[in-house]
Amino acid sequence: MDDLIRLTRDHEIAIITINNPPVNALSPAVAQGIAQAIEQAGNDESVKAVVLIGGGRTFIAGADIKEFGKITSGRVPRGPGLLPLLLRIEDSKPVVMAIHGMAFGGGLELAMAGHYRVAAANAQLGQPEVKLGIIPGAAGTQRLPRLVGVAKALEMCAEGNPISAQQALEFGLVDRLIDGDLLAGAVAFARGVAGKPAPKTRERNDKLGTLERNTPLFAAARDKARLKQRGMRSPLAAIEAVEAATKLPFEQGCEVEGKLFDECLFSDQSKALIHVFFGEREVAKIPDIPKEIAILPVNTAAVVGAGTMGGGIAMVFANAGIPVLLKDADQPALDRGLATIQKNYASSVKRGRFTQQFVDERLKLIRPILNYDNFSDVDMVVEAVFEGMAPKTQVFGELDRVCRKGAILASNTSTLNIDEIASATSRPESVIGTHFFSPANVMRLLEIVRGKSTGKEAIATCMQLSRKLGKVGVLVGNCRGFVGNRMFHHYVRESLFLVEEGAEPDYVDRALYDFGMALGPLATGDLAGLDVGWRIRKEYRHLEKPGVRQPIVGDRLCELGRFGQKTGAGWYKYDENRRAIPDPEVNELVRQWAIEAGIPQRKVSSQEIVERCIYALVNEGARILEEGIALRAVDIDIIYINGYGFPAHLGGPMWYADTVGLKNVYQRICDFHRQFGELWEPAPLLKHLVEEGKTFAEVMRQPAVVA
Ligand code: 3H9
Repeated sequence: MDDLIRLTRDHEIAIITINNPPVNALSPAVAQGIAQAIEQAGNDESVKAVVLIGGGRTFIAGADIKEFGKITSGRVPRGPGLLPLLLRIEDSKPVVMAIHGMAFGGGLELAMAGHYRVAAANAQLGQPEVKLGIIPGAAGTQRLPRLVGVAKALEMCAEGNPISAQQALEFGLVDRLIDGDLLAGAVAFARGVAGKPAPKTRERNDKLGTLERNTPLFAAARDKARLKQRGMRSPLAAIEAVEAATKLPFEQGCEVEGKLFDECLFSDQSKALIHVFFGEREVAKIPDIPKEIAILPVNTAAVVGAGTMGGGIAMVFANAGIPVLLKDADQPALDRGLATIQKNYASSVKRGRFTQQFVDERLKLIRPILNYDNFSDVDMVVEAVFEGMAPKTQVFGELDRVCRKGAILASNTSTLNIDEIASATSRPESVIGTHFFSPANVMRLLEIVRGKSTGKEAIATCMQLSRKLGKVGVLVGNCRGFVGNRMFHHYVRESLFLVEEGAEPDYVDRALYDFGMALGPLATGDLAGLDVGWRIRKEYRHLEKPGVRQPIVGDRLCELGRFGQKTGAGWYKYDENRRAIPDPEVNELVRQWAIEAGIPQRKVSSQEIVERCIYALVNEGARILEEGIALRAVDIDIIYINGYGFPAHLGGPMWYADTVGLKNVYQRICDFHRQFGELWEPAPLLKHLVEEGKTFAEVMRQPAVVA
């Protein structure tokens, strides 16, 4: 036993404390330490019961996820796992698991092998493995239904969301909630059960239901998983394992679980999702910004512009408990903005996301205003006016006058040059881009744009604030469209070319939806408003290179006033429920425009659609990486998963390219280059990596420096 596990005594009760900060991950060394402590307590006749508790802020957040990569890459042999340890615990003297913080994954599996569980009121318990592309692998799918019943176990194992201590008590996962000192409560509980026969979870069968009752539960769980976790293998595997618990004796159920666990662990999906898990944490680390840098407090904020984005951003601040001024130039615009906010909150209450009380409190934090009064008090302003350089620089000039020195002045621009915006102020070090994604109160991504003069304090503050706001902040460099939109431009361009070449819009969308994208590119355009891209294209038309093909159909559609969902028609027509219906009129018009433009018509395969759209992302992503606009390939992946509906189980576009093999991707890009010309010129970094036999993931470990 080493420092990871401490064995102490309170009279006849042995106390095992786990000390593996920050989250007490159940590494092999921790498991070994627990095994030794259990054995020691078992051999000591004066010990009548055992309490196992987590030191620090949590019980156990699960197996050590870092170990999985070592196993799948063959660096570490696949051992017996946790099962033998859990059996030993279950066969020992009464063990009381004392849970605070999180009992997740292997942590909950360990807890269920104890004879009793007591928990602090703030504890959370869950089997989140499916989110990593695996399933519980230490009998979680076998013990959980025995404690909480089949329906709840299915939900927890297949969806991966935790439950509160209170719910755990109601479902029988926890035996008692402890007010006050958890250890003292757990020891008192242990005294009450010491020396008495202890119930073994694996021997309990009373909650396993009957075939007749369970069959519809499994069918419904599978339907839900196919719909809500589209394309993912792990939820279906978790359901299969829980089903085994209801049909087979415990030991055989564990064997089924073990096989499914291994299948998932060695899958590409699991590798991709683990990459995403660590990636979401890695993006917070900025090489040239030390951890110790001063973080500016953001206790009050203001948003300029009460449109869709501005209103959504105000909600984000309010939801995080930060009072926010919402300014617009005229009363009707402000009223419209507030009405939208109220409507959005009302729908959140209706869907059960928020309580009415929560919403009432949040609404009180949003103060509508028509002028800059009180702006001198705020710590941060986010400008969210019309996307154009002139209105933005005007606002920043005004902010420079009214805001106090040191306040962060952020722009929600999605494409514009942050340095030019900063030049309208006398304090470019305080100016930064905070590019929220629509709807801002829902989408998790926040691109944080670093201008050439942006101060490190402002960057560190926004990165930390993003967490408080419930967002994943990713730092990007300053260029047109930054990372997300710059890449997206190429993706959409290819989708439009494909439409012009003969693929109907819903066929293009279907191919990419089947690939795993949340929505096809044309449907996305309809949702966002086609006029937005149209306006941006017009602003940048002078930069287009003569003789290089540009899509024509997007502009033509806008010229007809078809801006997408908001006008009831775009690439699709929309019924009163905003359901997209393919429109033969659009197909007809597109054919006509394409033929007029001399574009040869042909049959396009769905494979070509996926390759052209996704590889266009990858090629531009490689340029972005090379230029240092993104720090690591994983930053691009996190942006695409959280802001653009790229499927997490494929790991993001750059990870996906690595999985396909960069050589294969490069060859297809070379084919497209020959076929379609200079827009497809392979990115030099891609070519270089292929020549060196390397992957984008390796570039991730050598972050480029933002220009
Ligand atoms: C499992 O248990 C399989 C079993 O069935 C057994 C099979 C045999 N391992 O997120 P944070 C690190 S699968 C290793 O910033 P928070 C994390 O990378 C596992 N490392 O804190 C970060 O490192 P760094 C099932 C882990 O308070 C640091 O801890 N369990 C693990 O925002 C702090 O993390 C899960 O899937 C881990 N298990 O959130 C839970 N967990 O500072 C995964 C965390 O170097 N974990 N780290 O960047 C989480 O969901 C969140 O971390 C948690 C805390 C909610 C616990």
